[in-house]
Amino acid sequence: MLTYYSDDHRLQDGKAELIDGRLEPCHEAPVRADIVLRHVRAAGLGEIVAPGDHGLAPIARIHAANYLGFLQTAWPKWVAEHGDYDALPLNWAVRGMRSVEPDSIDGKLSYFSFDAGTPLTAGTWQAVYASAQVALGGAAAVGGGERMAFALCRPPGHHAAGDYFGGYCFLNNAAIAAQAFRDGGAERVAVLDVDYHHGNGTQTIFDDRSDVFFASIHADPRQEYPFFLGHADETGSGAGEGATANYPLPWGTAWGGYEQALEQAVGRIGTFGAEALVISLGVDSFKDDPISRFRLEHEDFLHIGAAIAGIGLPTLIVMEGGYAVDALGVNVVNVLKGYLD
Ligand code: SP5
Ligand code: ZN
Repeated sequence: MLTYYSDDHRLQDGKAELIDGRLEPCHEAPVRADIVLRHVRAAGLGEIVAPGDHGLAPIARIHAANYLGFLQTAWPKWVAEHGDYDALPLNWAVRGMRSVEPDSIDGKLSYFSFDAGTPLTAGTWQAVYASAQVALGGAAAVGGGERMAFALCRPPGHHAAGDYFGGYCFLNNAAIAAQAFRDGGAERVAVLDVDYHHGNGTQTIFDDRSDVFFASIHADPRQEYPFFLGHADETGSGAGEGATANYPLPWGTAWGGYEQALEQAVGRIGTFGAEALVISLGVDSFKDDPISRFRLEHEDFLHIGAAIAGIGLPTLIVMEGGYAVDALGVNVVNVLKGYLD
């Protein structure tokens, strides 16, 4: 199997996120990718490959032009206003307010985001562009006949929608890859999101589409971030009605409860008739994850990998969350091993 990876992930290295009422060191940090890469190497799972440059066009298939323009130009505007320190939004439009793009950089940051946990920095654009290229490199390999590839994306992507960032995500790598499969000739593509948090960005992007099935297993939004999407009654809209499936699970869920949801999601993907599969792989469902409340053990990730392999489709596994840094490498490698065995 091939692992796609770019060193440019290092360029996203935020100082702090707003969490639990405090500005604390970012959980989503460069060390995450370093550890996963080290464990993939040590496990002898195959070559580590640079993605090459697939350009902006496949990213623009998913993200709005004004949003991409904002991401590329925000940093110097922020520095001119506030100096060389992380850019963080501070307030958002809610019920009854208007969605008119402001002129000032502070207003634009609010307009194009949904939380204060996702700092935009000097290197953000270069890092997120490279992360999307990693996903595109993996998608090209799978489209070219590889059974499975691993895109070691960082920053992650599944919380990013067409025109907003949040949840440590700026560009939706999994959605960009799924669209690349479509544009490469696959009639139907499935995305299975096993990150602890609901993949609100991916769901929003494909909500009204019948050609991309989205299934997500995650902590119940009644209890957990991102709070405002991921309920079981969200099943897609318009032409996409029936092409979304959500499996919200309560805090404290261990393998028993998780496995049932996974079996159901896998069954739905089988019925859908996809030609390619994208996995949004978060391992923040691990029992010791510092910001999450599921209870999966190391070996449960082997079972997740095996269940994914059982779907029997050409598969791109895209890295999303997972913040128990010491355990991250083992858990990700277990998914990959579980798939390959
Ligand atoms: C890709 C990904 O996994 N993004 C997750 C973003 C989560 N950000 C908000 C986390 C809020 C956590 N609240 C509980 C903290 C426990 N101290
Ligand atoms: Zn997550």
